[in-house]
Amino acid sequence: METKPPTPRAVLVGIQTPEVDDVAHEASLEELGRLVKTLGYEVVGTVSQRRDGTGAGSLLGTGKLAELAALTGGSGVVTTMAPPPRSKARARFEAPPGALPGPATPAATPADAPAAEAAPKPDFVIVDHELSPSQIRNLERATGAEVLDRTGVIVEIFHRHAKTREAKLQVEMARLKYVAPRMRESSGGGGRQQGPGAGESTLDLDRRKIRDRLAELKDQLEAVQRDSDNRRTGRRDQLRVALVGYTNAGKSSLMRALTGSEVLVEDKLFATLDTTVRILQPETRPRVLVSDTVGFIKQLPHDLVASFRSTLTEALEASLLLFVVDASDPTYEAQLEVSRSVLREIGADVVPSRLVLNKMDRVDAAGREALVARHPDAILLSAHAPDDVSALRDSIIAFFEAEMVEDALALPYAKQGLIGEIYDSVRVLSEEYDETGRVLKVRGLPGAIARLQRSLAAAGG
Ligand SMILES: Nc1nc2c(ncn2[C@@H]2O[C@H](COP(=O)(O)OP(=O)(O)OP(=O)(O)O)[C@@H](O)[C@H]2O)c(=O)[nH]1
Ligand SMILES: [Mg+2]
Repeated sequence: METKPPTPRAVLVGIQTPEVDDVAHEASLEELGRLVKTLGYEVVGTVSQRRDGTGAGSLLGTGKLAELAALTGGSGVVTTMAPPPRSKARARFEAPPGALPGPATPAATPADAPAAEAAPKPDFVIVDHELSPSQIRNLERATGAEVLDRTGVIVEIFHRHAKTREAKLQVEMARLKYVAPRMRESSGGGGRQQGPGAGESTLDLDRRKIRDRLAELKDQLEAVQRDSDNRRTGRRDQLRVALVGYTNAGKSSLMRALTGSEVLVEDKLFATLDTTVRILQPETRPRVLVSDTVGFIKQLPHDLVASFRSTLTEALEASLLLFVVDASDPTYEAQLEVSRSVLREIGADVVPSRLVLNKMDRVDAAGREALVARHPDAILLSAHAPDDVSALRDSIIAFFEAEMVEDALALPYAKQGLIGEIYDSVRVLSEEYDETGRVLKVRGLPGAIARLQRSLAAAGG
């Protein structure tokens, strides 16, 4: 796949504000690099700038801007006269779904050509910070490259990876909302306040198109969501555990190990964009459902958080959240905090949770000791170690056992049809027969027992 079109080349720009220390700054840039690679671009350089604030129109100081422009082959000067290389946001909006936002003019040199003389100029400048539309425009003028910010990269990854209809609709909405204001600023030949002219009316037209499309998407999404709500209602009161956490923490790896399913595992950010639900193996009675969910990342665009809300309803309705963390990552604490705050934002912070420190095979003895001291209640494991996974399974089962209660259900002969549902939702401890029917002693979640009692009472009689 990488051999046909030349791999787009990107330069990363890090902005270090005073409250960010060097380790966090480095980690953030490294993460941005991984995001950019996930997008299929090659990172060919990095420019870092210390800055008090990022309000300035040009973002970078003159020296840094010149350094960056030398890499990209731009002028290094933000002239109001020079038009930006092209209306990127508009092209993005008009691009068919899944189209690669490649370079305006594909580099003529194949990727494997001798690098010395003819190394193609980078096509993208990717800034590790949220940029205003005018900051993007100014940087594009000075560098001659297409400029994307962190949000733009994340939105683009989601756009390409979304697979189910629901995820596609949600991502298209988020993407339009991201693109719309940027399109306003970069279309119409450059200036922001050029006065009412011919450009204005195409702009209005585009805005209306976007509004209409958003309304259309909203309707479609609601229909799809009604379906999945119905599906979920069918799973209510079941024993459900959801794997949540930062992207690349190992959620899908644990999902595979716990359920024997073939969900996608990749050393990529945002490998998983859709929730999957599978049965914990070996199967228990009642059985436990495990959900794998989309990962979180810092500075997650707001509209994407909103789109997670629906995907993560699975998590919200779980009885137990397993908070998966890559404990071998030096910035795991910050990742944990990001995950917590997203879950707070969608209202899932009330669900009971256990911290799972994963990838312990990469942590040395001293590191392990420090982690145990810091998180005494955490489960330490490696998703690749079968014994660890089976211990995790025991913890999950123990959690549900502690929530369960015992009760009796009277099943009249007239309602024997409910027996299948009973066996699916609770564990039957004993059965006795009398003249009216069966009396079952059962053990299960209070909600499940209450539901069964309601249907036994309702079925007439
Ligand atoms: N060494 C080691 N690597 C692991 C472990 N668990 C997962 N990995 C690796 O970490 C990478 C990411 O794993 P995934 O399971 O895809 O992570 P995820 O949390 O589902 O990631 P997203 O779907 O992108 O949010 C893969 O390369 C895994 O093989 C572990 O316990 N030890
Ligand atoms: Mg995954």
